[in-house]
Amino acid sequence: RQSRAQSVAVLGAPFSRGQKRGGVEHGPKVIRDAGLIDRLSGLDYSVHDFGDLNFRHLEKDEPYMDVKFPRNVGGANKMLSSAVSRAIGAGHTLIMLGGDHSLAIGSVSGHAQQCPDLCLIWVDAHADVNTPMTSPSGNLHGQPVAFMLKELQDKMPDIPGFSWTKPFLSSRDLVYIGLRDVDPGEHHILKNLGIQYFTMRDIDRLGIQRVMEVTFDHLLSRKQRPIHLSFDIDAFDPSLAPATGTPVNGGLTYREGIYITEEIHNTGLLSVMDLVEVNPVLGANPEAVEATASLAVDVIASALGQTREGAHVSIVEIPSAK
Ligand code: HAR
Ligand code: MN
Ligand code: MN
Ligand code: MN
Repeated sequence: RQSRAQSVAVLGAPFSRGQKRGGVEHGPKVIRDAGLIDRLSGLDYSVHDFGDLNFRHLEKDEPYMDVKFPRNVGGANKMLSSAVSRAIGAGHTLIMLGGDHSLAIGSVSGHAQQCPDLCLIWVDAHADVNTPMTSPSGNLHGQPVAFMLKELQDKMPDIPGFSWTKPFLSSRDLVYIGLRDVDPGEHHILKNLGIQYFTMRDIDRLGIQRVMEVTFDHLLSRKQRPIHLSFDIDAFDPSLAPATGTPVNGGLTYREGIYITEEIHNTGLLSVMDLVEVNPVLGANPEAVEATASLAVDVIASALGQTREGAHVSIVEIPSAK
């Protein structure tokens, strides 16, 4: 276990143009309202809340091929990318609160500017690796990984809004966990590029402990390097995380999700974590929204070292009774 980072920065990205449903731009607010900052301050970090980015809305943004809101998504991610790069350059561990998952384009690319050797763990029901040509929806939150992968460079058209970024990640530096809704084009890409992935079926077969062991063996056995964790709340079962745009039955249990983040914390290598796709407008009632937001706080706190076993950082000896 490496030494713990001294400071954690929290950055909100209230953005929803990577998909069609309104409400996911309120994710940062409901996750903060669920007590995120207090929970992180209770761990031994200095917490810097950077507030929310202020994205400019572009009125004129025609689809490109079938891709929706390309200039809005491209512009927001450009802004996010520089903010993430600055925070990492200043020495913080960063928590990025979405917003929809198209934001990973900016988050991971900004991280990679500072840490070119990073590896990426993508926890999600979906693979989010459609190209504009394979996407069944045209929604960019189903495509962020395709913008990152060097191996897909010649499959990606020049999309308006994205001239600032180019692919920076090798397919061997990526592991998926939790998949259970993969489109045909995505399945072809996963197989063709030999990407390491664990579906819910693999978790059923191997158990989450073995899945994490193989994940770290795949990513870290040659060298220790910074981890980017991109956590889509829809990886969890919809019974636990109902307030999200594209829920899929048969997801992670609470214990599997927390085990993933505990193990990532234990590497000492977590550098950036995205927590995305919490949509308070889609909860059936206030309880459903609170449950989803509070789960988001739990999984972030766990990634930053909150343990189920407890800890005694500030207790040196048991107080004497006499
Ligand atoms: N695969 C589908 C598409 O490309 C849906 C994926 C989007 N859903 C998400 N992303 N929440 O993880 O449109
Ligand atoms: Mn600081
Ligand atoms: Mn996703
Ligand atoms: Mn998803």
